[in-house]
Amino acid sequence: MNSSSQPQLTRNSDRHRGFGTLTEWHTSPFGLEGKSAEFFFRITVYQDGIIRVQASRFESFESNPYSVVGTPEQVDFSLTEKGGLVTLTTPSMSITLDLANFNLSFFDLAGNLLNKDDSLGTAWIGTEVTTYKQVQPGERFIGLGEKTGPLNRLGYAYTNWNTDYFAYGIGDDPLYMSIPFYMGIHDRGAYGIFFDNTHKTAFNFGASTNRFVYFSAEDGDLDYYFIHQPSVSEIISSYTWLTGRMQMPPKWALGFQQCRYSYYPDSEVYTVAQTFRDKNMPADVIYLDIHHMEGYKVFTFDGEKFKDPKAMIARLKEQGFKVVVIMDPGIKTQKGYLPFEEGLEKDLFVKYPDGITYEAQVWPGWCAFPDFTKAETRAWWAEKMAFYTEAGVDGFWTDMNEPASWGQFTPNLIEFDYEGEKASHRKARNSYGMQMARSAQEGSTVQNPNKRPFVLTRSGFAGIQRFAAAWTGDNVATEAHMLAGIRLVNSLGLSGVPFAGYDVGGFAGEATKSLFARWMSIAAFAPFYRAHSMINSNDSEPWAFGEEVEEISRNYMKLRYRLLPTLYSKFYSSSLSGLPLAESLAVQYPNDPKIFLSAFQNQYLFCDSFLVAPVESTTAITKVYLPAGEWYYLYADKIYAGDQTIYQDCPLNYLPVYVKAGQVFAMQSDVEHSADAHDRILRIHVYKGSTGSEYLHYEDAGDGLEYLEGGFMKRLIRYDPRSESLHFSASNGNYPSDFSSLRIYFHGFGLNSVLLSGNEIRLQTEDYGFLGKLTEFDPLPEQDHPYFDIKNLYYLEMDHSLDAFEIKGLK
Ligand code: NBV
Repeated sequence: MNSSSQPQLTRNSDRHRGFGTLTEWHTSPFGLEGKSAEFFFRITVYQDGIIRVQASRFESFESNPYSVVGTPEQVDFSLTEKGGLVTLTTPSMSITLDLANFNLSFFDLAGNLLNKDDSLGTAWIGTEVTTYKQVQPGERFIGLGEKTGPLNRLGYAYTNWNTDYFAYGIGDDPLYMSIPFYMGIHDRGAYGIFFDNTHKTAFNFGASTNRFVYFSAEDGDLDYYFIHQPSVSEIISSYTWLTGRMQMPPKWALGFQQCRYSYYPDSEVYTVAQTFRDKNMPADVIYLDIHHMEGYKVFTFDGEKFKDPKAMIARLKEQGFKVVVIMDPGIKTQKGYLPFEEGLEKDLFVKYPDGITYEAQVWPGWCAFPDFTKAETRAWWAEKMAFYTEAGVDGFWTDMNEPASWGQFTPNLIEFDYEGEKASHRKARNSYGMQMARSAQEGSTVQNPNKRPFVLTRSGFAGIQRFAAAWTGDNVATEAHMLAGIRLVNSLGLSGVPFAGYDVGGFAGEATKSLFARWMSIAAFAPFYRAHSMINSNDSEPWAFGEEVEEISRNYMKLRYRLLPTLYSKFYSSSLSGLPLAESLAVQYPNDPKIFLSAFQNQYLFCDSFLVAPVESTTAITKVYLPAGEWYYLYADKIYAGDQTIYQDCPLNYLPVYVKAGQVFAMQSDVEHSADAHDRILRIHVYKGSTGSEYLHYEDAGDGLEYLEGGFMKRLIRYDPRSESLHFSASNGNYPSDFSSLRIYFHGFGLNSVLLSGNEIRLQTEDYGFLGKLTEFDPLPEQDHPYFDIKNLYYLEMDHSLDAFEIKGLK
């Protein structure tokens, strides 16, 4: 360390200290580095399109050991110096460094300015480091993970500090999970910034100032990755190349999941499971919340409430249910309680700096906290999880892992191992939840090496998508919360976490009948589909709100299950690309100002094909903005030109959903759960459009790891309007398809025959309903529910050939 360049700490050091003039700089194999009188910097060309910028008060730079998994690649770049500016040019962008003040500007290859530091640049106030940036004309900001507020974050500020926040308000911040990654979008292009610092950070997009936007951290280095790609989706892909991608989940995790704080005893669990089957409502998962434990002690079952958990789970499995259990980190500090004794003996708990075990109160009373930032602790926890897997548990739910404790104010001095580096709570808090989720995933794999893990987490940090699905914590049963949850999930999708959802029906409070019905309908189009509610609240299962809500819920649950072939395929694609499954319109229409308007900002594309326009349950007619292109009203095939606002009736039994023209998706017949037998007919739906699309169809065993070694079946299905054809590539992989025939539905074409291998084939026709007709419960005529079906929808039925083939004549 160069001690002469240490900052002079005087009383005045609590003032802004700019980086200052560079006194030294030189090129390195990866970029350039140098220093000013007080500070050090390093610029690394990390990958094509990704530049890492580091600045520190110290000569050696700090790195977060947890978030970035993409290793630097050798990228050719050139450097020139002219007039006090150093320009670094890479194959996809260039940056200039002002030697007078360490100000950076980022340009695309055509020389368009993408992003530029404010003249205040990078600076410190004490240990707090900040980078100030200019706002480009017309610039909007999106992302930042689990953050409330509007899609466009301009004018708002946020803090990253993982927080247990029961019944949060729809504008409140911070919540449970921190992802310091955002994107800036303006007329000249888009970029992403990932600020990889786990301390409490602030992102200010112009709240209380009109001069700049900034991001700052209480301590640690300035360490950010600047990502530039030609499109928002490629920026997200680069960000997830850096921080990793979701692993392919087991198929059952895509089904409907029923939770409750808490179902007990075992007879209640049976009743709930049986009711799904009796009522013909498809479902895959039942949760055991904290009352499954004895005195809330993790790795125990309450022997009174659950006399034989193994037998219970086996019986549920026979009905096609998986069981997910909650795991809270707090370990009761009780003599004789093995996990506590072992943790102490093996030195696995978080401690005060003097070595005394840190204790705080949670459900079990006074608890010690496993130090998940230590590999030994993660491995030990993973081993302990045998307690659950031996009983047949299939999935794990990590709650309270911010970590939460009564008082909600953890003292900062407590110490974490941090992979041997040692760190205080200030640096470790935001990483804790993610390391617990990591340990849970590891445990699932250690215990069941041949099964895919399913972990659901409340807390996390950038990269959490590698370990777990996320849900948005303790939401409230209000219309506004329902819509806010959609924005949270869409924002998580923009920030690398595709597998996300919210508590359907609202965790806290009581949902009205209509709210529950609407929430069930919208969430059928959420990546993670789970209903949950708080202790001491009314029954909240989909049959608990009367016949009408039950039928509407059933309709959308069934639609979800019929869409499983598409969902599963898109999960697979997302595991490779990192792209969202519920995709804010800002991804594909970033320069359309209308999509950011408060009336339309909740709209999103689900699985590429479905434009979902969420609306309160109390609204009977709503405005929907259809972006450029053409759109089909899902239920009736009515075609609308895009780039316009339409008025849409939205009775409770029909959520506004549109299919993008030119899209292709796949469906199956009704099933009771994801592994239930269907009729083996794969239904492909093609929508006429002026631009076509490619749908990657994917199948495998639904669980297990054979898919990593060829145990899959995949093929591209390409609709090309120019050649009026639908092309099926030869299928790939050695999983025999689950389907023996194909039924191809042609929407919007107006044809009654097609050409298959040169032969003209007459199509068949049926009246097709995406949803079932509701029973008329009330004899009064004005109570009528509308019913839509698509009259005379043409389709072709054929064997499921796995060879390449083409259907022509799609006029
Ligand atoms: O374990 C109980 C709940 C759980 O149901 C909920 O989903 C979590 O977000 N948990 C929080 C603890 C306390 C809630 C008041």
